[in-house]
Amino acid sequence: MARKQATEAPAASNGSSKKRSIADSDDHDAKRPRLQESTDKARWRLSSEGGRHTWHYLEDDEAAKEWPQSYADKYFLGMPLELPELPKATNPLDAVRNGLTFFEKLQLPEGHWGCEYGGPMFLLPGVVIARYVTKNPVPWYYATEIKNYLFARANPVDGGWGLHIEGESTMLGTTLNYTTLRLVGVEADHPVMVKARATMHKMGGAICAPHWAKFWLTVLGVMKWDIVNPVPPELWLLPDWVPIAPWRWWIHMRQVFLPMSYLWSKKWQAEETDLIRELRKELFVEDWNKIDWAGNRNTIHPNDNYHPKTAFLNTVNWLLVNIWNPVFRTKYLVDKAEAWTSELIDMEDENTDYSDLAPVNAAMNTVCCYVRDGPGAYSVRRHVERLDEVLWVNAEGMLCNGTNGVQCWDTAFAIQAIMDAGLTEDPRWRPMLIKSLEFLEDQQIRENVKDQDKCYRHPRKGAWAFSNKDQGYAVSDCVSEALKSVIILQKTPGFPTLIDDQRIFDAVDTMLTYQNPSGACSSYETPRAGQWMEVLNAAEVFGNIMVEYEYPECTTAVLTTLSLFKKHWPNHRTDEIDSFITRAVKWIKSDQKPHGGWYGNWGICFTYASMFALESLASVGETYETSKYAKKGCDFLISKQREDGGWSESYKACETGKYVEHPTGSQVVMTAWALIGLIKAKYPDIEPIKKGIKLIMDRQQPNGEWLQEAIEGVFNKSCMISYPNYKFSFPLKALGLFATRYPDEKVV
Ligand code: LAN
Repeated sequence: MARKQATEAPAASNGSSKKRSIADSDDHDAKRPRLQESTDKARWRLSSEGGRHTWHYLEDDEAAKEWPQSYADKYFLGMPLELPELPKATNPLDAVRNGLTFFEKLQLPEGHWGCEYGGPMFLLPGVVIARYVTKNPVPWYYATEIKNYLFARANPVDGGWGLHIEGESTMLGTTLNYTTLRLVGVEADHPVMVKARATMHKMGGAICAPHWAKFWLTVLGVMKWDIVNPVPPELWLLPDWVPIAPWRWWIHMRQVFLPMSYLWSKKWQAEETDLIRELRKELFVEDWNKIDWAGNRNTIHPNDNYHPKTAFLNTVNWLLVNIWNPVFRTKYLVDKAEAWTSELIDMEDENTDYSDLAPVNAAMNTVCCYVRDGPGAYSVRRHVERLDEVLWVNAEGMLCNGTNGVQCWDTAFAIQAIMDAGLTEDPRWRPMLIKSLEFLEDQQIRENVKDQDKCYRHPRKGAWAFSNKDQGYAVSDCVSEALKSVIILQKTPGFPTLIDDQRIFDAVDTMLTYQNPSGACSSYETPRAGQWMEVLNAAEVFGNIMVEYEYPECTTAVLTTLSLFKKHWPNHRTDEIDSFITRAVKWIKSDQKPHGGWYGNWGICFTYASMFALESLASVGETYETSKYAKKGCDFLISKQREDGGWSESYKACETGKYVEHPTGSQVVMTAWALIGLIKAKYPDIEPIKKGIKLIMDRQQPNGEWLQEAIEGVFNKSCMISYPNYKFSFPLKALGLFATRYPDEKVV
């Protein structure tokens, strides 16, 4: 299904799936997309080339006929699949088989699984604003579906938008998504806009928006730079030994700070258009010409103020604005700082072929390249092209994914679910598994990045990224889960060895770089500074963003994969692996909360992390009967089981640090997480486990699927993100573990 990319020269649009030509007109308001009620869902196709996902709208009938819609396309678009009913599962293993029969249909031809990866409501605005200010208007079919998605996701009561799809309205969500709708062509007098505007005004207007919204609206020319708290690129000139030097920050923070600081330093703003002038009237309560920009730098609505700025940061900002900028910020310093940030931006772009770490910095880097290299530059064209890879179409419309996909991560879990059900040797699933293995083989990262130390990157040779190797950022648990799956398959009779020992050792060597002195693992790097750095957290809307933290999820993934590796290769770095495992288990124990659960950082919340922690303990033989930690963890989970046998935790738990029930009741994914923890820990009473398994089986649809329920994932404590494939991989895993552990047990 490969579709040619218009990289070298902008291809002329032939009305089919090919990329549109890149507009470069001064009059870009006139080129605002023609909005339609809706697109024809039957014309959308997802293409995947080397794990790069792009959605194509086939306006041409011939092209549509030549490239038929797949099951996966239809499923993602919410179209009927018309699949036959499967024989009703009467035991957990049959339920696994039915689930796999359905899930197999969603496997993409390259062997991996895709899905929408939405939730955060601040990503799409970045992409749309970046395209607008660089004069690359979105085509009408994107515009139409962006409008439909945002309309569908407006808060049903007040018409605003939140930080994420389940959250209450915030100024970040409302100002940015309102602006996005205007940029894609929705008129200000549309009832949805009137309602959103009323809420925005009631909340104080755009001057109450947090830093990131103020930044984007200023780049767009709707605000003035004086309202944006300082983002000085000079920080990048600090010597590496300085404790607050940006290379020590969590990678997402520093990669966002980087282009932000470049644009802040340039005080760059988009060319003024009629639409921008209109937005200046619409977004504010006050008369735009009379706004005290500098006086409102710190004005923020309470709904956005999850992490209020510290008194220390407010003082630093005051000093920067009133003393540093006017007195010490010389031209020499500015030029030097801009040159170095520009070079770091280039390194990030080159290392990822312009995909960049995530959509936030991808959109910002696009604008930086436009400012620096000019409209027709390759850097801008390639960025705009790659930005398409974060856009996704679902039943509601078009959204922006949190990353350029979930390819490697979800593929690893799919394989493990089949393994846990004892079905890897069943020829029925071999074609699906072989394709998955081939995909993981193709996606292994073979080299460290060029000039790794200069751009402060962590080693990545032998690793896997969360999404694909183009993005190419190794994450401790993504390497581990992928490697675990590769080992499982390659050690199963009948499977080829696509990844030789040396490449497996490369992965292990990289994994071993991830342990912190405490014994725990973090995400992309080992921590380069302490939690005290949060005093500089300027984003307001997120918690724990400034540095790497220690995660039971990541620690478990590395630890359990090393244990598996050791069984097959007992002589490779044996002492280091043994010591890694001992120290990791010790840390897992130390991270247990007094109630017995573990706090989850990437999934909601105690249920997610407790599953991992119990798995860690079980991997070294510590189970309910033998370990007080495992017992306490199980007792915690059991205490949260609901009457119907399920578990149901709300995202509020991530925000508050306390277990909170989800108002919609038991969730299939969470029930599976709890059951996996209990089964791994050999919880002695089978009755509660059976009750949970029955709930999962009862929720399975006649065609083998499970339906989407509440949101599953989280980052930075406050922002939720969807993992739609979890409703397949984890119920399958729970059912499979149950079936292999209790083969004779009847559930229904
Ligand atoms: C992700 C997605 C995957 C996730 C797991 C692998 C599940 C986790 O175990 C480790 C951390 C990681 C890789 C992760 C980190 C933060 C990400 C990239 C995200 C949650 C997806 C989106 C998010 C990113 C930070 C969004 C952009 C927002 C900013 C604050 C810059």
